[in-house]
Amino acid sequence: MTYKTILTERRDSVLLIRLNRPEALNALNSTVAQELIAVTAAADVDPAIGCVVLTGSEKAFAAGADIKEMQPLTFQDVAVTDKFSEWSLFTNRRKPIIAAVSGFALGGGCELAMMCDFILASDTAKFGQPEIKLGTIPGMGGSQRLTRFVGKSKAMDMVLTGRMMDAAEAERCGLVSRVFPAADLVDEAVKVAVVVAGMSQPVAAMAKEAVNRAFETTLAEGLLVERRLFHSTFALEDRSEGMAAFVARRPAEFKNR
Ligand code: CO8
Repeated sequence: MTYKTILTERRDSVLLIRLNRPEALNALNSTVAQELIAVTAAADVDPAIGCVVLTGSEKAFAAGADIKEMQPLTFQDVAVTDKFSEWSLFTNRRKPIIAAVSGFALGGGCELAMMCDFILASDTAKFGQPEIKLGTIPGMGGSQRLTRFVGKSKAMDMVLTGRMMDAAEAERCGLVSRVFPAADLVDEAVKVAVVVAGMSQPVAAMAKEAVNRAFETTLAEGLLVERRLFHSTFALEDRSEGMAAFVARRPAEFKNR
């Protein structure tokens, strides 16, 4: 399938998706949303893909929702269509998705990175929720996910001032998991994704589901969900193989079943 706003590339068992609207610093218009939703839906059902990496350019992961597309919209336009609700399709994907962020990740760009399962950043990355400067507020999860990532004080600081944080600050406060030199980011992200893709796919999906429940529910409920998912892994051949391989001191060969 050919896309207008993204480029895709297979590297081993990893699907690398690059946002590709250089003229708009990868601003997220409705075509980008449709294409990201479609390409990740296809990846979810492709057994040859074990993990997805989502990246942008060196200058911009994404500079936000497309302001030029949004500018003429009225309250009726955004409310009647429940604008941006379609992103829940992206966040419901079963396959792990890693964001590899270089340059600007602002507004919807920061929110898209946070919709992924974890964020790897380059030392040039800049994160921000500058919507307040446009007379609006985050609309794709920024006020909720950023607060869960970095806590109330820093999230409030970011959302109320619209300032950017650099990669070092983002790593310090837990928004990103690791930082790499900009020139190495994509290769390093793919290496991380290859590690993830080498795990049992159904087990990786359960691990993702378990961690994500921590953002949705109480500790007691989350612990119950985790335990039930843990029990479920005992129905898989891959769980038998993983433990048998450990005991036999050999690498595990997962069959994704
Ligand atoms: N949307 C559309 N076009 C953009 C965007 C954007 N978010 N960001 C940059 N561009 C375009 C510029 O207009 C410019 O195009 P042109 O040359 O045709 O004028 C081109 O990209 C290059 O940008 P700059 O010349 O501005 O590049 P600089 O290097 O000078 O500056 C910045 C880079 C600092 C990133 C600057 O472009 C900028 O501030 N961009 C906007 C960042 C922003 O405010 N993002 C938040 C957008 S709102 C949002 O994401 C969620 C809103 C939720 C609303 C909910 C409604 C229901």
